[in-house]
Amino acid sequence: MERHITLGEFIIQNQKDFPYAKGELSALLSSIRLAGKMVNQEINKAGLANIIGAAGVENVQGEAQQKLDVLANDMFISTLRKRGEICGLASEEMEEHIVFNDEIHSNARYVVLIDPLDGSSNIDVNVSVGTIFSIFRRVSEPGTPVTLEDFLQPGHKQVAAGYLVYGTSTMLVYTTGNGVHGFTYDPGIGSFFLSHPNMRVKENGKIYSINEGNYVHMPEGVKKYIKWCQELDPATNRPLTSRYIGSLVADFHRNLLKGGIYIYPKGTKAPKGKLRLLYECNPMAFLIEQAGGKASDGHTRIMDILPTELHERVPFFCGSSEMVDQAEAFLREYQD
Ligand code: P6P
Repeated sequence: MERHITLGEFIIQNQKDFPYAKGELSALLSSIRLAGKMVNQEINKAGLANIIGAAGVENVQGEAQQKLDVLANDMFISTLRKRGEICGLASEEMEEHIVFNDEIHSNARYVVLIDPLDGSSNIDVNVSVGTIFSIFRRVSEPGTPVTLEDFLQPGHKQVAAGYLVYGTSTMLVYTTGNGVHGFTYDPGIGSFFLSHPNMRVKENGKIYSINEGNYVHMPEGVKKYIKWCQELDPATNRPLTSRYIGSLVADFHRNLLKGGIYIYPKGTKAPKGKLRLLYECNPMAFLIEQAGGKASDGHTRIMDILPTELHERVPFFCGSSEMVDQAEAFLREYQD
C-alpha cells in the first residue's frame, strides 16, 4: 500500500514555495514540527504526570499559567533557538519579545510569533488545545539585534503560518502562501503524514461558533446576526448549528473542514475583543484566506491591520466567506 508523504518529504518537494530561502524556512518548519512532537508527548502524559494544574504563576495576560503553558513555551523557545533561522521570538506567555543576538542568530532572517498553548484552560478537562505560529522576514538590518518593529508587521507580510491541534489525533496545518496543507501525526512512527493536501473552506457553512454567554455584552449587529442564524428559513438552510469548544484552534479546525464562522466580537466586557492580533488572528487569517475564506475585525481585513503593540487584541470574524460577509452586513446596518 502506497504510504502518505511525510511533512519532511513534502517540505523538500515544495522548496520552491519558500521564496528567497536557502532552506531556512524549511528548517524553521522542521523545528516547529519537532517542538510540536515534544509538546504533544507532554500533553498526552498530562493526565498521568504531575504537571497538570496551574503552575502557581501568572502570565502577562494575568491568567493563571498552566504548567503545560510554561513547558510548551520553553520547548518552542529552546527548539527554535537551537536552529539558526530566527533572530527573535515573541510569545503570548512573555511580556517582551526575546532577542537571539549571538553571532549566528543575529544574522538570521526570520522572526516567529507564537501562542504556545492556546486554550490551555481546557487541558484539565481533556479538550483539544493547540499551538499557533506566525513567521515573518525581519525588517531590521541583519547583524543587528531584532527590534519590536520586526514583530509589529501587518499580517499580509507573513511568510508562513500554521497551528498544531492536539486532539483525538495531533495535526500540523500550515501555509507558506501556496495553499493550506494538513499533516496527521503517527506517534508509533514519530512522523507527520500528509493527510489533508490543499485544504479549502466552503464558501458557506452551517456552523456558527461564538460564546453566547457574552450575548448581553455584544454589539447590536452581532446580536442580530446570532438571531438571524437561529431563524427558521429552509431556503437559506437555517437555523444553523451552534458549536463552541472554547479552544480557538479546535473551533477553527472544525470550521476549516466543515465550513462555518468563528466570532469573538468586541463587547462591554472586552472593548477590543479577546483574541490577540499578532499570534492568534494573523496566522489564522493567513490560513483561512489561503483556504478561500475570510478574516476581519468586523470591518477591516485582519491582515491589513497595522499592529501597534505586541499583545494587542482585535475583534475576530473568521471562516466561510459568505458567512463573514453576512455578519459584517449586520455590523454595518447597526453601525457597530
Ligand atoms: P471565552 C482560549 O483562552 C481563547 O484564547 C481561545 O482559544 C478561545 O476561543 C477563547 O479564548 C475562549 O474565550 O471567553 O469564550 O472563554
